[in-house]
Amino acid sequence: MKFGTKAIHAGVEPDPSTGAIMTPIFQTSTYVQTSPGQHKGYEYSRSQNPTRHALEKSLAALENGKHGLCFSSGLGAIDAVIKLFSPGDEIISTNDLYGGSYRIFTKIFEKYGLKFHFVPMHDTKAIEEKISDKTKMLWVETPTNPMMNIIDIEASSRLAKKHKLVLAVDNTFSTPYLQNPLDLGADIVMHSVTKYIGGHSDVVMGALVVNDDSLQERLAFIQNSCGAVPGPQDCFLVLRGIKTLHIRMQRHSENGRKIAEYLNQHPKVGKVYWPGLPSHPNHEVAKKQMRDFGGMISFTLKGDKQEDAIKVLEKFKYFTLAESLGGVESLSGHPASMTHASIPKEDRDIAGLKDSLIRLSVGIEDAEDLIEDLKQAIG
Ligand code: P1T
Repeated sequence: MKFGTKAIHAGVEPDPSTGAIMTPIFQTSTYVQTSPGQHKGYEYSRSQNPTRHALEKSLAALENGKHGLCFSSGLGAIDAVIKLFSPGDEIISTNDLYGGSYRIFTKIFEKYGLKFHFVPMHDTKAIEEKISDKTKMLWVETPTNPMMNIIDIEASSRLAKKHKLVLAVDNTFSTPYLQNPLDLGADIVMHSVTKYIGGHSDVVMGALVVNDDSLQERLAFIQNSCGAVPGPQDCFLVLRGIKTLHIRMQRHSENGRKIAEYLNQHPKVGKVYWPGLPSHPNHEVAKKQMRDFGGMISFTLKGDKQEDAIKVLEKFKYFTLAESLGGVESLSGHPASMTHASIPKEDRDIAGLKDSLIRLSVGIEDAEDLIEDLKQAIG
């Protein structure tokens, strides 16, 4: 089955009790048992819910995986992955990643004896240098948030296999439409479903997709034991969002290209970070592992002054200044003070994240209007 057909059909069967074509919102916390332990596969909605189950099957199909698991947020999904490990274990992550991921690693899990190393993972040698007998997992985010670095998933998978490590990939910026990490050797794919998969900025949710049955069992045990599950109404909204994921991603990528090219020739713009530009340092890896390059773009203004960036952000009309990304509407952000404020400035500097950086989530409006907005805001 091809991607668009999967987006519309996978996981979704007509409801057996009524014939409803769209999976109903099973707004129930519990299910009848005719005798203790005698039920129809559903006992309690933290453990299983039919609307969530349909979404988990849909997400697994989109990622070419066997099992999907949904969580109440992207960070809830990350939390479950890290709970696979024990005190003393070490995890190597990219040094350019979502600020909230950095925060849960360093501020929550380091307290429990886990150790995290942050390295520029687009350089595979930098990963290998940090691997020791304590290393248990590589945590890859690609493209990275917000510097849009591309990490080679196949090369990371070779390293993970050689050293018997779990390879997890945060695929939030790419979505399964642009990239399928499991096909490239990853063990776990993670999504902030809040973003492109939901697609309409009206749901907060996370997901994991895996192939391995025992990994699925361990993660489902954590999901049920810790309880960070989404409600059925949110699962319904995401099932609806997924039906247009392929069409939205095509338009995000088309608009992304037009905006990146516009910014790239603008006399007041300094650097443009978008993996589809041939000048992007990891463009060849991006071409190898991605089908297109998406709608996330970061850029700086010449002179690198934070106050100039703030002025542009204040002037935007369509690129609304807000946290988050991946919705149909365009958004803008100032990573240093917003999404990445929890990363210490010296670490942001090492990753090249300047206080003057602007991040755009290019929506699916008409590109001409978006370019007009950039023109009036940048001047
Ligand atoms: O917000 P939540 O659904 O919990 O997902 C966290 C998350 C994980 N991974 C990546 C790559 C992300 O971008 C995010 C959330 N990011 C934003 C809110 C943001 O504006 O960058």
